[in-house]
Parts: sequence; C-alpha cells; structure tokens
Amino acid sequence: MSNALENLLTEDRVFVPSPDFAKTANAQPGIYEQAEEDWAGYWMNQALKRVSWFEEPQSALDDANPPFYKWFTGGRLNLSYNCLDRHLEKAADKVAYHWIGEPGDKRTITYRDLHRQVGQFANALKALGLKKGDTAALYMGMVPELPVAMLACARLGVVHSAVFGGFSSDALADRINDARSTVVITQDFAWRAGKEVALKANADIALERTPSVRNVVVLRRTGSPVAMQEGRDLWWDEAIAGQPDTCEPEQLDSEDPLYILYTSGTTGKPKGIVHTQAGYLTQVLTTHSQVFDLKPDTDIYWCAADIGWVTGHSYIVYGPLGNGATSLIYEGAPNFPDFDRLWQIIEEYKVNILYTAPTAIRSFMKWGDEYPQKHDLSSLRLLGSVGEPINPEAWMWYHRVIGGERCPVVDTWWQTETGAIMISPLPGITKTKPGSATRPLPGLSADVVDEDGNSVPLGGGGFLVLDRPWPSMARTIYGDPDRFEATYWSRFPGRYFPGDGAKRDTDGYFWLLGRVDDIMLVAGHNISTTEVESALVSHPSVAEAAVVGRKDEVTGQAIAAFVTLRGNVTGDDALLKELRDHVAATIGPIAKPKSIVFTPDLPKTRSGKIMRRLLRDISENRQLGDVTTLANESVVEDIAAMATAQTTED
Ligand code: 6R9
Repeated sequence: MSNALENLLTEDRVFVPSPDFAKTANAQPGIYEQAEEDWAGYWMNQALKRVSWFEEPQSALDDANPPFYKWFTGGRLNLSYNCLDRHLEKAADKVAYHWIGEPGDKRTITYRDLHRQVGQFANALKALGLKKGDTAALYMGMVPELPVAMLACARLGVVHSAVFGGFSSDALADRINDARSTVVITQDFAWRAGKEVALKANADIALERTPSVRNVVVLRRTGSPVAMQEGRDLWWDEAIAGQPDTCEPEQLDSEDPLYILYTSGTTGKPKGIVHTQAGYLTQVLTTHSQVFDLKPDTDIYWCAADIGWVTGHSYIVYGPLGNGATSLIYEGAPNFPDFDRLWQIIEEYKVNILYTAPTAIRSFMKWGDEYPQKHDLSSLRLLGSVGEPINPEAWMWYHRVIGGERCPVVDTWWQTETGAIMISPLPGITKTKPGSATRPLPGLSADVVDEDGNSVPLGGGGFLVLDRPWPSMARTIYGDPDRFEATYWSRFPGRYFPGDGAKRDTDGYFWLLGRVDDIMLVAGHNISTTEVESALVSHPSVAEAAVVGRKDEVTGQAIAAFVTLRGNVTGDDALLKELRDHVAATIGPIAKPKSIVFTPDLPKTRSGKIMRRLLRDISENRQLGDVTTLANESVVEDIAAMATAQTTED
C-alpha cells in the first residue's frame, strides 16, 4: 500500500445499548479506563479472579525476549480442572452441553457426566502410553467426544492438534507429521447434510505416511463398517473399558503448551500455531464473559462454529466450560433437513446467545426470511459475528430478522493466532455501528499504520497492528520460531502484524477491511475488497459478493466482481448495469466493478472465508493455485466457465 487505504464506505447508523441491558451487563462503564491505568496488572487481576490455580503466578508479563512473550510465569494450573472439577461442588448436575445430532438424536451432558467421561478417557490415553508433552491428533466431527478428547489431553498435559473433519487425508497427514502426533483420535463416519463423511477411511489413507502414529482410537458414530488395523486401531469403547472415571489432573506450568492449531494463511505450508495454558485461559474466560455477557446460571449459549476451528476451541470448549455455561452443540448442516434447522433449535432450546459467521448470515439471507419467521426467536438476547468482515447489510438483517431489533450485535475481530477476541463491542457499553468491530477490548491495544509504521490519523486506512502483548497470544509456530518472527513481527518491528487492513473513523472505531493481500490498486487508489463487496451486498438483489483486482493495462488493476443473487432473482444485463451504477452511487465511480459475473456460489475455505486468490486466478486466466482448503472444489470450475461466457466491460 503506497498510499493510505481509501476510505469509501460511510455508515452512520448507530445503535445504543438499551438501558435494561446496560444495567445488568457484566462489563460496566469505567472498565477501559481502569484497565488502561495498568494493563498488565488488569490481566493479572483477571487471571487471579477467573482461574483456579494450584500455584498462583508471580508476575503478569515477562517481556525479556520479544516476540517470545510469557504470561503468568510461576503459575501452576490445569485447564481440564478449570473446566470441570471446580464446578462439581456447586453445579455438578448443571447441563454443560445439550448435544443435537444431525439425524435428530439428542444427548444432555452435565458437568458431572463430562468430568467422568474426561477422567475415563484420560486414563485410556495414559494406558496407550501418552504423557505430558506428547501430541495427539483429533480428526472428528461435532460430537461430544471431541471436547472430551480435548479435555482429556489437557488433563494430562498432552498437546492436542485438532484437524477439521472436512479436511482431506493429505491435509491430515501433513498436520500429523508436522506435530509428530503419536495417537490419532477419530470416528467411523460423521453426519453432514444427510451423508456419511468417511473420517476413518480418510485417516487410513493419511496413516500410510505418518510414521509417528502408534495408535488410532475410533469412536463409533454412524455404525457403518470401517477397516480396523490389528494392533494399531481400537474402538473408543474398548479404550475406556475398565478404566476408572477419575484421573488426577497434571499440575502444569503456565507456559506449558496446550494445543497446536494449523492455520493456512494464503501461501505456503500451514502454520502450527501454539497456544499455552494460563494466558490463553485467562483471556478466553474474560472475553467470553464480557463480550457475550454470559450469565452462567440462566443463559443457554450457542456458538455455531466447528470445534475444529479456533472459534470452537475458545468459545465452545474452554471459554464456556471454564465459565460454567450451558451450551449447545449441533452436529450437522444448517440446512438439513430444511433451511430452518437453526431457528427450530433456537426455539426448542430457548437459546439466549448466538455466535455465528457472516458467511452463514449471508446464506440465511439468501434462503429467505420465511425460515426464521416460522419460529419463536424471542429467547435471543445477544448476537455475535466472527470470521470475516460483516457487511453492514448483513449486520442489519441479523439485527432485524434474527434479533428482533432487541439484541445487541457484537462483531468480534480476532484470529487463530490471537487465541481470543481482540476487537469487539462490549454489549452494555458500546454504541455499535453496522460493520464495525468498534475498538480493542479493555487491556488491549491496536493501531492503524501506513507503510512506514506511522499511525494513520482518524478517518484514514492502512495496516492493522497490535502494539502491545496480550495473554492469549500465539507463542510460536510449532517447530519454526524464525517463521513466527518473520511472519508476524518483522513487517513493523516490535508490533504484531495480523495481515489485515483496517480504517478508523473519526470516533476511533475500527473497520476491518480484509486481508491486505486482497487489497486492490486501481488507478493509484488502494481499495479494499470489503468495501466494494459491502456496496454490492447493500443492493436488494444481491446475497453475496466477492471482488478481486485483476491486471489491467490502463488502471493497473481493474475490479472484477462475482455476485450471488438472492432467492428468485435472475442475473441479466439490466441488473448488471444497475449493480455497477449502484456501487458508483454508494461509494464512488472509482470503485465501479469493470466486470461482474453472476454465479450460484463462491469459493470458500472450509471455515467459510471467501478465497479471493482463486477468483484472481480465474480473472487472469491462470492455472488455479492450491485448492486443498476449499470446501467445494467444483465451484471454481463452474465460475471459470461462467466468467468466460459472460464478461462485461465498459
Ligand atoms: C476467529 C477467526 C482470522 C482472520 C482475520 C480476519 C478475518 C475474523 C473478523 C475478521 C473482519 C471480523 N476475521 N473475524 N475480519 N471482522 N469480525 O476467524 O480466526 O480463522 O484464524 O481467521 O479472519 O481477516 O485475520 P481465523
């Protein structure tokens, strides 16, 4: 970015917390100022207040060797103890998880049940020879045994490395080898959209080239037959048979590793992000309580992400269980058996807090208002969003149709690497603006800088940086500390660069503008994909949009748009012209797409993020780059065919 990033979209709708919500909110005014007086001390207070310690830490932050920061050194604790044992005295019979299987089967799991299952499975892992410091790969769907396996590892100090169940055998093999996992925990099949996903068979292909693996534990989920290798594979039931259901938690050091989670980024081999114990737990518990305003005694909380992603690690497993919440886990697809599955579940369980992603919200919009409108959603009192910038129109729809204009919407910016939410409203305090993640949470700090690292004045855009360490920060890339430094800490020395662009408005609110690799340079203007996409999505015919810059002889790059239409709308030349004019009218002629392709779907990662890199390849008639993290491989070929058929130019 040679110039600051253009600031095109202005949004002046403002939503103020209702007095009722504000009165009882967990986070009250004054908290930012209080945290700012001594931010390290603020985190120390959170750590002492929210975490149960075997030994309390001596200091908050050790910054002797940046960027390899340490938090809460000298402390000893166990996360499984914090998530389970400490609730038993007062809340043993409280529901930890309501689990809903895709075919309709249900389970209710109390804290007592979960404690037993975790104890028993931890003993089973011990019997397989797993001990502190070993790594176990978890390749599972959304079944209760996935959190059980994570917590059993955490109980023993075994590092878990969860690999999303939608990944291929190649992706699994690479991740097993990189982390040198000795045990793989998987299941026969997983249910997804009425079909059986062959997890064990995929794992078997991976296991042909993973020399470190000694054993495979297989949960029976659907019951369809799978091959079992004598001496290596055993059923979950066999593994726990005869094992006692209590297991003493290891007293771990604050900085012992907790898990590895791979994040692919845009290029190169996946990075094994390492999180440790105490800092991670402290920030996850704090943010889960403050941002979602969790009232553990009354709330039914539902984070609809996959546990295989960081959102699930932090806000389905460690945050909610550590805070003693009652959560929901749903196994399957949101449109199975019909488009109203989520709304039916919310009505049935009287869900109070819902956390989902913009990609899901835009799908719900596309499917139509009639599905949520069939159900009583009046139990909802707070809505959250994560994973991508939420377009103002999607935000408004979520607020109006799902939240009944009654629920605060918290747009939460963070990453696998940050471990927990960083930039987000506090629902009882912050005035929200649709599309803005507002400001860093108490105790945290961020800035928007230009190429030379100078802070960009309010009203301008540039690179987002985090200019202060935070407790749940990634500690390294597994096995590659140099890459950790080079990737995140070298672009702006002394500061963390997440790879995202952002602008700040005159109130100091942050507007996330997507990955800087995606930013377009059109006739000397740096234009963010997010702003043009949001302008397209604000047209009533558009459900979803992705834009990329493609090479152009005159302007350097030209804006190429890919648009998915709502419900029954068909894309014709008239609509094409209308959309281009709409963008010009909303944010200015400079951002008018040169071409628009109508497509039934967009290429997305398996966590729902649009893969603009592939659309750039299509737009510039290149061979497609790496497609291994793509959720739907055939979609790119369909789009390529359509792009050649319908090309618009001035
Ligand atoms: C939690 C998660 C991280 C990247 C991040 C950014 C994008 C996430 C966002 C958002 C705008 C938000 N992102 N939340 N962009 N507004 N509220 O998604 O982690 O999978 O590692 O992705 O996602 O680009 O850098 P991860």
